[in-house]
Amino acid sequence: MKLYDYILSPSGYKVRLMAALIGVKLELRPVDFHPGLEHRSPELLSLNPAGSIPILEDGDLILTESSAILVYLAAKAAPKWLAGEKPEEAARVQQWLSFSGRLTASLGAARLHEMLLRPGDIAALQAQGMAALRELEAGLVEQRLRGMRFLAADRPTVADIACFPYVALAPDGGVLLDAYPTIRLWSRALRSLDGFIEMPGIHRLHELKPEPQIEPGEA
Ligand SMILES: N[C@@H](CCC(=O)N[C@@H](CS)C(=O)NCC(=O)O)C(=O)O
Repeated sequence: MKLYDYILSPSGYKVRLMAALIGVKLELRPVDFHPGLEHRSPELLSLNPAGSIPILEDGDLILTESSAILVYLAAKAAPKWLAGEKPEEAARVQQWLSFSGRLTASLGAARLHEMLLRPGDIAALQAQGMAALRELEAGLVEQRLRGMRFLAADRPTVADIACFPYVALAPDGGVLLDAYPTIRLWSRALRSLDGFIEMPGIHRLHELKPEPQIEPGEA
C-alpha cells in the first residue's frame, strides 16, 4: 500500500500511526507539501481533486480522506479498531470521525497559519479550536464516567486516531492544552500504546512526567 504523505502532516500521521499500531506496512511516497505545493500538482489532483493529502493507493483502489483510510486499514487488518459490535459504540465512532473534521478546520488551520503563514483569522480559528477541545474534554469525561478511557469504547478505535494528532499539535497553532486534563490523560494513554510512533511535535509518553491530577468534582 502506498501512502502519499508529508512528514509534518497530522492527517498523514493519522494513517502512519494507525498502520503502525495494527502492523500494516506502508510504502511512503513523500509529497513536497511545503514549499512545493505538490499536493496541488496535476499528478496529485488527478488522484485527489480536493487537493489534499493523505492519499492511499492499494492496487487499483485510490482512497482519499484520512477517516476513510483509517476505516479501510482497520477493516482490512484489525476490525476491532472499528468497534462495530455494540450499536452505541459504532455510532460514537462515526460521531468522533465526523468531529475530527472540525479539529482539522480549526486547530489544523491555526497551525498552518502559525507555521506556514497561511492567511486566516487566527483569533477565530483558535476560538473554534478551543470550542472543539471543550467538546472533546466533555466527551472524554462522559466516557470516564462510563468507565472508559477512549472516545468510543474501552479500547482505542479509529475515532481516537482520527482526533488525536490535531489535538496533540494544538500548541503549534497557539492553543494550549493546560485547561483540558482529561484530554491530556487520553493523550498519555494513546502515546503509551504498543506500537505507537512519533511525528515531529508528538512524542511517545515520557515516563518521568507525573500524571495530571484530576481533583474530585472536576471530572
Ligand atoms: N479532510 C481531509 C483533510 C486533510 C488535510 O487537511 N490535509 C492537509 C495536510 S495535513 C492538506 O492537504 N491541506 C491542503 C492544503 O492546505 O492546501 C482528510 O482528512 O484527509
